[in-house]
Amino acid sequence: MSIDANAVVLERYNAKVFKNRKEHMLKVNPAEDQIIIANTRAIPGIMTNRGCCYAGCKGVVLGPIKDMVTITHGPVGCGFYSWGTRRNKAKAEGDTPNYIQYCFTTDMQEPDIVFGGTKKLKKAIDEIMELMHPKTIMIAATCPVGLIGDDIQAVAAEAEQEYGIRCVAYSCEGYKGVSQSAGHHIANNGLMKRVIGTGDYEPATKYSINILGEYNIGGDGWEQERILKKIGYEVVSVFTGDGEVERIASSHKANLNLVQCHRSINYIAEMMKTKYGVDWLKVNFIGLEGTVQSLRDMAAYFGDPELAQRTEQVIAEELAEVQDQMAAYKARLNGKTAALFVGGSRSHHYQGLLQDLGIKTVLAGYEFGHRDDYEGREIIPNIKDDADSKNIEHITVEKDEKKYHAYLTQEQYDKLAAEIPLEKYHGMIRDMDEGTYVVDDLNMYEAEKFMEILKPDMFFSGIKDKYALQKAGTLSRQLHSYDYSGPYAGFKGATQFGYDLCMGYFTPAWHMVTPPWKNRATLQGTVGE
Ligand code: CFN
Ligand code: HCA
Repeated sequence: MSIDANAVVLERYNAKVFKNRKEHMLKVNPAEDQIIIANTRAIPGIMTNRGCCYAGCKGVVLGPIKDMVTITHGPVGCGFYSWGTRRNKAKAEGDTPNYIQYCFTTDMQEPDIVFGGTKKLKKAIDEIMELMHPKTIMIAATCPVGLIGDDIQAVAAEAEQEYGIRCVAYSCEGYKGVSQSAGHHIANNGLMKRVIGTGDYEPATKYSINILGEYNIGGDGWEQERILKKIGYEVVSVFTGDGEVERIASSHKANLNLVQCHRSINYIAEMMKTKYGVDWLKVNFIGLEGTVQSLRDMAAYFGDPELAQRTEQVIAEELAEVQDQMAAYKARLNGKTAALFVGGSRSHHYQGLLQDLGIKTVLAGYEFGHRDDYEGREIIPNIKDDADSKNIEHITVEKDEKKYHAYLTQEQYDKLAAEIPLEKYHGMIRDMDEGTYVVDDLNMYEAEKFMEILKPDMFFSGIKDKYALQKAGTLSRQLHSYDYSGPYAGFKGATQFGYDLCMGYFTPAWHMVTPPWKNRATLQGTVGE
């Protein structure tokens, strides 16, 4: 019988930690309807890779919008350490300014904590207006702001009055929720309430779309736009990579929302469907197969034969351009194995691109994915939820919660399937092979241990564990920042990814590194005592 790596990893935990972590791990068995616990608080003291609510709101969703200024209201570290570390690219175009290379923070000090920070925040807005005169200012709160109770909403309302701008405050204090995920939700709600629906840009064609959950890391969004424009789509707005407030404000005028990252922005997709009737389609522009399928799904949605024909023509052209390169990379990488541990959707999306190159995923997990990201669910487009849009998370979290339509009995499903096109949203587990491993909120100890047991040829994760993995002799690539390379999306991005993997895997350096467990006794003990 094959070894159960989860059991070996769990062995070192004390009873309490064992019980907790056991529920966050599974070995894939397609014969079972497997469940996994996710989106729960990390164990104090364990080296989790997760970030905070502020990171999810300001860093992930709001940060990439280029024509607005986002002020971090809090001590300087939060602003400074979230400055330029996520590789969301943006460029100024025409009259649209680009403020993302700047870091704006109130740099709260002890007297502000004691006597309140609103005066300093107001002063920061005055300075920004004098120096930059943006049309929109966003305020993102960090931990102490919530603790001392600064009324940032009142400051924002006052600034709107005084300067005639849009000013929105987000109470996204880092300690809220259990990870970045709470921050995504807060940012989504703010954009929905204060930005979407306020613009008057009119799309020029009926093939008008928004790309939701595309943050233009390493230029991914630009590659997607290139392909979509070539087919004849009009991209009204992108949420939020290289994004513009003015376009996001008019996004409700588009005819279809594409959802690239499902985790960070599903709330907006659902809310726009309810409020403006804009349908949404889950896409995946990572990997050749994913890209081709997504383009075909889009053409099918619009149902125009001419568009479908143009889609096929572009697919054929693009594939012809990359096939030789992809074949060359595949010949070198075929049969290799990979572990993936990224925040939300990427651990799933990148498995397709790896497969294009013949690489098999043996371990995958999310930092902050919810149960639906792992287990999947069935979504029926065009049927209104019985849940209030605020509670969308509940629909996706409670798998056995029968009162939401997202979980139907087979009979209900069959009945509806006969009338309405059903879209299946596959969670990651269903797309993985039998005997592979899924681990939620993987920690540093577990990463090292799995590496020792499963010996993947490459490990994809982030800056926090990259160098520990690399020092242990395994190629480690950052799937957040792409190690400053990219784009990796679409057709051209796939070849860049293949190139980077070949370069990384075949570097002679690996023969010179000996993992410590090969020739040294490592420190043993029980974790959690
Ligand atoms: S760009 Fe996205 S794709 S938005 Fe999200 S869930 Fe983070 S910042 Mo890092 S790379 Fe990562 Fe995803 Fe969506 Fe990025 S996997 S952790 S919050 N993420
Ligand atoms: C975040 C941003 C991050 C961090 C990346 C990493 C990103 O979660 O706050 O840990 O390497 O993609 O920049 O996910």
